[in-house]
Amino acid sequence: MPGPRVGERQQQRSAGDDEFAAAILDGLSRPHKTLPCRFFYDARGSELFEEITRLPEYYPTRTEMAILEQNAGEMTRTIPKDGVLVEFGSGSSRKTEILLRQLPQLSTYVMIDVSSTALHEAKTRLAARFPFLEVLPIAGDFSRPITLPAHLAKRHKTGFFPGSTIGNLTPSEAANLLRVFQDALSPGGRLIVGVDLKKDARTLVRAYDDAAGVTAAFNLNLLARINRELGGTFDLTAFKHKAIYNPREGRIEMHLQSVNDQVATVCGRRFRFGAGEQIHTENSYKYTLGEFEALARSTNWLPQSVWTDRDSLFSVHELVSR
Ligand code: SAH
Ligand code: AVI
Repeated sequence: MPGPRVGERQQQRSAGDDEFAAAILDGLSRPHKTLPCRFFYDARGSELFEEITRLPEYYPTRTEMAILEQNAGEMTRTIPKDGVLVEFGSGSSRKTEILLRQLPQLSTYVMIDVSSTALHEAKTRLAARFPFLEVLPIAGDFSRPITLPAHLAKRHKTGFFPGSTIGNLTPSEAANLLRVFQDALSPGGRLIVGVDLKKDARTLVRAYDDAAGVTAAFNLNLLARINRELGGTFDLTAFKHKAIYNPREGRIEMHLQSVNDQVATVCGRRFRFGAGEQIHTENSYKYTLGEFEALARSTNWLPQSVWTDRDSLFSVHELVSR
């Protein structure tokens, strides 16, 4: 049965808990074990992600921030006076502030994220900095059909999806997501989306396997979360963080590798891990400009503008509804 639409009031806690347990048990039962990356972002995971964004090796955040700083005026030029900005996977909303500074006319900012702690912190900060802005947090999965509050139905909506979070989906999932966003932003929506670019494998691997071990802690926190919330018995010292670049798929893959033969229990079920066996925890797809534009065109979006940095590390695309 499909889950509830995002934005509809529901028994958020228990529904979320059941969904977490079901997804983890399903992923660990597969011949190639896998865990969905959206579960990285509990309170500790969101904190670790913020630390990642400040690492010297993790170029995407500072590069995208610089692109936004330089081009925010142009990016926001078509947002009307009573316009609405809808952000998907808003996290700390730090990048959003760059756009909001150009948008004194904006009436409403809708922030959608699975992490309620991230939403709460960002809402408190934005309410103080932008006192005339209506800030509406929605806790939920942005890949589900999205119901925005009824009073926004007729307003012009601009979607904002920075961070290359779209890269955490396979290209076919990403195309579906772009369709979900188009429905949520219709009629006549517009989307500003950040997309990480293909580059040499060494730079990519360093960004996902940093010297200070913060990305390793982020990856391992998924097992710690399973222990905390699902009564798991994972020994965190018996799994190693691995990041590899898969050139055929054009993606960074993160894995957790079992260092020895072991058994872990989750929700009372036992799972065996052989020495060297991996749990696939995340993909981060990298695109060329042309590849991403083709993906957008394969849905109903039309690429309108694109901004990049001097070294072509990262890109920000403007898509408009056909
Ligand atoms: N937009 C911010 C944060 C990116 S990190 C930036 O660019 O820095 C990815 C964010 O997306 C996290 O805050 C995470 O909680 C959220 N997220 C990941 N998968 C999600 C999903 N399926 N639905 C809603 N939020 C999701
Ligand atoms: C949120 N997302 C785009 C990040 C990325 O780069 O794929 C998540 C991340 N995983 C490891 N480091 C950062």
